[in-house]
Amino acid sequence: RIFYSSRKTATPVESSVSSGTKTVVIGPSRPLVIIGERINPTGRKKLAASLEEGNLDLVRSEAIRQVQEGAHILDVNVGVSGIDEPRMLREAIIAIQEVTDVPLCIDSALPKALEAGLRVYKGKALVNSVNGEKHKLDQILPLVKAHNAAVIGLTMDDNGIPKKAEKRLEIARLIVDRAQQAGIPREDVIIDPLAMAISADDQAGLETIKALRLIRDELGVNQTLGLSNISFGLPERSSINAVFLAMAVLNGLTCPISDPTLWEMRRAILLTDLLLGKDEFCMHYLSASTKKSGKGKKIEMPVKEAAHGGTDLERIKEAVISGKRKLAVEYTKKALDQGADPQDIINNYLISGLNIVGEKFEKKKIFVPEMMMAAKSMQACVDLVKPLLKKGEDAMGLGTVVLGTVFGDLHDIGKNLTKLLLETSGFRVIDLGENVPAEKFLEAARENNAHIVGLSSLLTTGDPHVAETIHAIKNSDLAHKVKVICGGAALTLKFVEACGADAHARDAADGVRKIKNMLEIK
Ligand code: THG
Repeated sequence: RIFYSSRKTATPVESSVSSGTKTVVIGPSRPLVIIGERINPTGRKKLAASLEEGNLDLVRSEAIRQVQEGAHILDVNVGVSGIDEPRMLREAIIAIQEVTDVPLCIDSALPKALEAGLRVYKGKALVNSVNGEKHKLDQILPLVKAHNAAVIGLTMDDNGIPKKAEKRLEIARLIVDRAQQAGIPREDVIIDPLAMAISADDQAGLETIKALRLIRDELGVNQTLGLSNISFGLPERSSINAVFLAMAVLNGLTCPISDPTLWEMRRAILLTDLLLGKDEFCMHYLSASTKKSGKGKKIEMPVKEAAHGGTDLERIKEAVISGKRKLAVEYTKKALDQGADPQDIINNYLISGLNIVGEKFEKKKIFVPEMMMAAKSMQACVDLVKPLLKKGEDAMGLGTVVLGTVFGDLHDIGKNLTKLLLETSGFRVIDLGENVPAEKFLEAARENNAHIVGLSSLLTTGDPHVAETIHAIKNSDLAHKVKVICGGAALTLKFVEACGADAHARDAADGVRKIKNMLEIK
């Protein structure tokens, strides 16, 4: 068995730290909190030299840069041998507080330096660190209590760092107990079960993962790790750190100490949140990756400025493009109240907004979640406007499309997206769902006087069923009444043309455009 089950299960806690103006909450059900590690002269000659000179310019610029790159808390360590560390730490903290507003993690082995830092710190600091040594506990805990701070507890003591996870749990237990005796609640203790170099001990990663799990299950506290220790002495360090991060997070790591300016680390953190359901609509990942690739600016529409410059109608379009559903609805209501023509709203603002979204999607400037958000924003506005259209002037009557995923295939994302886009573009859509046999497509097309049949197929195993369905339609009474369009990851233009389809859709937006072309809609 890899993992030990522990004796009891504690309820997990949330920890908070703050600057003068900002609070950061750390907890297992929240996105990871990144503690930026770059303000540390270890292995950084330039920073060490400027600290020796008392020059804090580099400290300031590293602070700003790390926050720009996604750090939520900054670790501040100015430990250079021979330096007046209490004074330097105090000055560094003052300097950093002038240029950023994130909470700080005050990192020193010297209690005097920690105290000097805490004195000038505005907010609830994170003290880095205490450990299981008696004299450390005696010195640091009263300091933490006096300044109403939180503290990182390293799982080591007079005997050094225990190899075994169970021993580290024992030390963590001791630190939490002693903190509570000193009046510091469990949520203000963040345990660091210590990542050690696997280049020196190939079991070091595993023991740390075990320790994380034991400590989380028994104590319920938040946990940090200096991630990069794990890969010391090995090639491709960031890759090792990134995989370790993912494993550690599943076992209780909630606030890694890391270098956010390394894209591979930042990406690993974003992806971990994304895959664990902590990134709503994938927005953090998408905006960071768009920023990184430098591909076009994120569609950060100046919705607020437009409130002064543009007309209300243009604001509807902008809100749809940027996927801001509530705003889009609010602006639509306002426009209608002010007597705007419902038909004009649909044709010239909603549909044209979604067309722009479609173009951006095809150019890979935006991705599926953003497209979905835009389509949903538009749908909400359409629902509002549609009942107000004059009879016979229903803009939703561009044509009827029968849509389904072919027999043998259960994938529905592409098909559902196409449906949403078609409906919001003004088509009536009959959605047959997934795993649809050829006869069903024929029946539905006949019953609904469809203009178009759309086949979706993700897997190559769907190919014979795509062929079969197209043949069935083209050899029926419907041959001259409906046109067939096919789309899906595995389908190529060549294949569907050979089967007799009238069009091939590269993706949902392309499908809508091709359908419009086939029906000669502008
Ligand atoms: N746990 C806790 N606090 C910690 C650590 C920890 N604080 C310090 C450290 N470990 C985390 N911070 C760093 C800072 C720098 C480096 C690693 C971890 C580092 N520096 C490079 C070097 O040494 O080669 C320099 C790289 C560069 O120049 O960019 O790796 O474990 N609680």
